Amino acid sequence: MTLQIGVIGCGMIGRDHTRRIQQVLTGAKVVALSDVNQANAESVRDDFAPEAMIYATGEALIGSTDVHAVLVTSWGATHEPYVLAAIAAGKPVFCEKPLATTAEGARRIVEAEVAYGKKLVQVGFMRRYDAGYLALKKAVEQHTGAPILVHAAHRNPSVPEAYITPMAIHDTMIHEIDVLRWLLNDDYVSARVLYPRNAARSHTKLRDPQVVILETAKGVLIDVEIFVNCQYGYDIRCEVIGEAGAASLPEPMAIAIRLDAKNQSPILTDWKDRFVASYDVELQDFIVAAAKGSATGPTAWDGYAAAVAADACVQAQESGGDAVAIELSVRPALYN
Ligand code: NAI
Ligand code: ISE
Repeated sequence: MTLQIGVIGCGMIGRDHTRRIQQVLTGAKVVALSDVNQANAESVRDDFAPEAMIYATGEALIGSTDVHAVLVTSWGATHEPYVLAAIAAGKPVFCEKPLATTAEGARRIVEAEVAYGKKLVQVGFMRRYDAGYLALKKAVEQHTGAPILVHAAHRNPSVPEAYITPMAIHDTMIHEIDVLRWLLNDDYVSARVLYPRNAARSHTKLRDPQVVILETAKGVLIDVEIFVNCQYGYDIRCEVIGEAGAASLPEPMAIAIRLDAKNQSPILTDWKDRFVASYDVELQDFIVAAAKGSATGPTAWDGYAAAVAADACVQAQESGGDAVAIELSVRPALYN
């Protein structure tokens, strides 16, 4: 059976996920598209899915009997109602990060899924599928001994003018929030934010860079540097220090060129290239599970846990360096 997918939100990542479903992955095709800006849906249809129907609203797409499973790739603030509608329709749904822009919103999704009684939601935390992070997790479990410290960095070359301070958490650091919780098999208990002086490309609504310090239930201290206008490239770093040794996320493969008395290797500039293989694997995983009417991978609970930590980090951005507590509600049995 070919899984028939509907995509809501045909911007950058909706376009890229449609391309991979149509051209790279197996077992699925895109049959429906929707976007508040219809020209974006038309452009994705014309480029990748000429047979797809365009729906005036995401709700109409979810309700269509042609659509077996849904991809939500619209702006973060619009994710919650679409995911809730997909659960109400009993359809598997892949939701790009963030699952919701508030912890309450993510909690409502968890409650709806628990009431439905079966996992239908996969959150787009693709780093869990990255070969480098998988190897790092294995090294931590097998070699470094119990983790004590983590040093991480998330650097983007540049962001649009509309990108403001809290987005460094909800839009950007949300990836570290999820992947480090998964890597350490631990939960967060507090967050603090420290700022150095502003980099020159910051503005009144964007403090950049910033350093978030997370503490976990097992007592691990994590520092994450977020620098979204770092200029030189897209650079994701992570080092775990344990009782017996330290392990680092490998650099992406790059050719070293010795030329003109220099030894140089290029650095990527785009998240699409840095995580291209992980996006492929996560969506293939979604297709396989959705074809059986279920979901796998990062759960709505993971999306909720990330949203709670993100809310605390945003609060900590305003707390003058004071720690803000992170508390999860009780985990429903569906997610054990
Ligand atoms: P974008 O701005 O390029 O595209 C978003 C699209 O959604 C636009 O075409 C917009 O018209 C449409 N849209 C907005 N509200 C809508 C609504 N209510 N219903 C239907 N369509 C609507 O944004 P981008 O970069 O594609 O991001 C989309 C989502 O994917 C965000 O949540 C973002 O955080 C996430 N994302 C995840 C990445 C990852 O690494 N996993 C990378 C980039 C984005
Ligand atoms: C973008 O939305 C992503 O998810 C990228 O992975 C991240 O690096 C970037 O900062 C976000 O804006």
